[in-house]
Amino acid sequence: MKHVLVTGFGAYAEESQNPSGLIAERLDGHVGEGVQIHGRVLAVGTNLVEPALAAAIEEVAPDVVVITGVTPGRAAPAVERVAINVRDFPIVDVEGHMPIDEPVAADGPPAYFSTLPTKAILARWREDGIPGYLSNTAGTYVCNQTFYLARHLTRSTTIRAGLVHIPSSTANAVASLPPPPALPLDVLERAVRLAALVAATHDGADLRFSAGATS
Ligand code: PCA
Repeated sequence: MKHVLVTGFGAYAEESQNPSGLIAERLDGHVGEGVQIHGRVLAVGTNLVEPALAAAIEEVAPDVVVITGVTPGRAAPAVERVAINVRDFPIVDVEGHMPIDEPVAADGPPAYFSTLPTKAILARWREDGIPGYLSNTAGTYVCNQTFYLARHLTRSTTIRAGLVHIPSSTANAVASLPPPPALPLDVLERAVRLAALVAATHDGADLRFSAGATS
């Protein structure tokens, strides 16, 4: 059995019902195709994520860590390619902190690539009718920080780690004017579950096809 730690986030800013946290709760304990998912919800706090993530990795001893978070305004789920060693927050976190141009880890490299099989995940989404894409920036807020930390904490292990960003859920979008692009929570949950499954079971090198962007 392979074990996947799937983290989602709790409420922040306008996201009073963060779909990533709801999905992590729904997927906790899910078993299928030789993979068990352990869902955990992290608080959106720059000083809170590292101890919480380190404790979850210690407790679950996962083969794979999939960080998930919501990106209001984006139209589809995205596998992130890279985490950067920058915290430049556009809004405060849940504790009121707003670091500007500070590193995630003072002793860390400028960036880490995802060690998830990003293109295999994308291919699986497409097979399943989910319109996902490969993103080249995870931003400079708490999701990027947590993705960076997941890679930093697992850098000398065989644990695969990366970030999947999801759009708003339709349930949340109906409450906003103008409504952001959104997908039903069930579709977003399927996208995260398939990402976890592929990340845990894809053998060897990642698939090779262009999923790049001109900007
Ligand atoms: N999204 C934010 C932080 C928490 C979340 O769900 C982000 O993309 O950084």
